[in-house]
Amino acid sequence: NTTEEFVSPEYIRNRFSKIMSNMYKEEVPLYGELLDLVHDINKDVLSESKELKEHLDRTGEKTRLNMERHGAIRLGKPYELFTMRRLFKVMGMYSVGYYDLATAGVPVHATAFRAIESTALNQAPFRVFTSLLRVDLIDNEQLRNNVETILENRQIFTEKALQLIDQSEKEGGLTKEDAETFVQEALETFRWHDTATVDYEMYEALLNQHRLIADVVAFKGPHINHLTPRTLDIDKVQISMEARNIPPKDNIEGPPARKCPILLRQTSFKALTEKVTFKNNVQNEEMGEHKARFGEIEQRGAALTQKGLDLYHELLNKTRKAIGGSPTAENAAEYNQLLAENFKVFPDNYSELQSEELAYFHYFTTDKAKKIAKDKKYTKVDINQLLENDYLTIEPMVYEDFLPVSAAGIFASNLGTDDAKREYQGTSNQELFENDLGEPVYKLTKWYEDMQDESIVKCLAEINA
Ligand code: OOG
Ligand code: NI
Repeated sequence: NTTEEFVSPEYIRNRFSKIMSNMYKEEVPLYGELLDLVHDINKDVLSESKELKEHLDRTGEKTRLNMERHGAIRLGKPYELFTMRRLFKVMGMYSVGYYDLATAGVPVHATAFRAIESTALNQAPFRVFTSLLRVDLIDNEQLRNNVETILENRQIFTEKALQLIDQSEKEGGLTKEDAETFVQEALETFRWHDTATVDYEMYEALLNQHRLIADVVAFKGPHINHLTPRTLDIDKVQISMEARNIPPKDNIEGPPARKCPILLRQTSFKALTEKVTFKNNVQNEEMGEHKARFGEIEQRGAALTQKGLDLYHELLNKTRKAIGGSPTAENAAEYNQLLAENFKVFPDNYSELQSEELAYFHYFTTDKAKKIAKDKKYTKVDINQLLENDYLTIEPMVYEDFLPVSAAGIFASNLGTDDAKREYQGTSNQELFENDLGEPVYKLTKWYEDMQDESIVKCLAEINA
């Protein structure tokens, strides 16, 4: 095979995202309805705001909006994480960030697999939030041993998928035909199975330890548990969901509504109750129910620097502390009001976000820059002056990742609040995670820092040319 015969990772990723979305639409019809709703609202928002449209055009995000989505899976053992990394690599997805959910009461740690170049991201923005069960946090020794045995005996990947991963690694890519086989085979791993691999008694034991443990351990594979389209106005979607009888969770996770959105705001609808057949002596199967799969919507805003993230967390924690932890149905309105109040100190215009170094930006040269005096060589220290004199303009970089507190809130709203109250202390273990993954994760802020630098270097080259 020569390289020319291979399709691009972007092609494979888009193809996979598409067939996954089609499968999920069939499995969870409300997801399809949600897609339509988001699509309609995005169209309205774009037709109402020329400014927003131009902004999305400049950053290259407009073309990707309708194909943009993320999903989530929960894995059980190191081999699964290691192999999932190899599988995603075939589609040009790499692990970015480490998220410890244990401190928030969910016994997993996680990363996000996604594209890491902005052109690649704009062509195929599919991401998968991937968590790994922390078996070491199960305190009941007998149950822990049972979990290990059950997981040891499962193979979540098909033979053919494994073979094509090998082939892609060896040859540096896949032909169109092999890519099609690959995405179909990979999809098998994400499919829902309505037959559990354990009997009802074991399922109950797992459930009683933590609802999430049952979801990971009792099934044949890591069914995709949600897919999330990106909206341009999450408040509108939240209201319209209620009007369409899609029951949304009580509050939107993340920062409050702002003129200049930052990071990520998310809401979801509750997991479906699904019929499951449990293993027993074959004649005597037992029926039961399981809740795992839900729908989610997200609105993305500007990526924040470490300084911005620190301020975000400070204001969020201040708000949570004041109302006594995670918001509930009863105090959601009070929480939202307090959140908006507390965030008044977070600058809400791009020029201040830039000058205070709270957010990351793409830099562009203006037409005026063509006529700039060439009497000196401009460097990074001149950037703010060049901006002020209209030789440069900025666009915020979109936040491509996730938020641990929000993720825990999404987990909790679908697992039942009792589980979320559990505490696992002092357990963050990125080293263990990276060992199991077989590779270090990309550091979150460094990725944005590098992208911003790249765009500044490009502008300076244009100006100095
Ligand atoms: C993942 C929850 C995290 C998000 O958008 O923050 C997530 C899960 O429930 O498995 O997808
Ligand atoms: Ni999600």
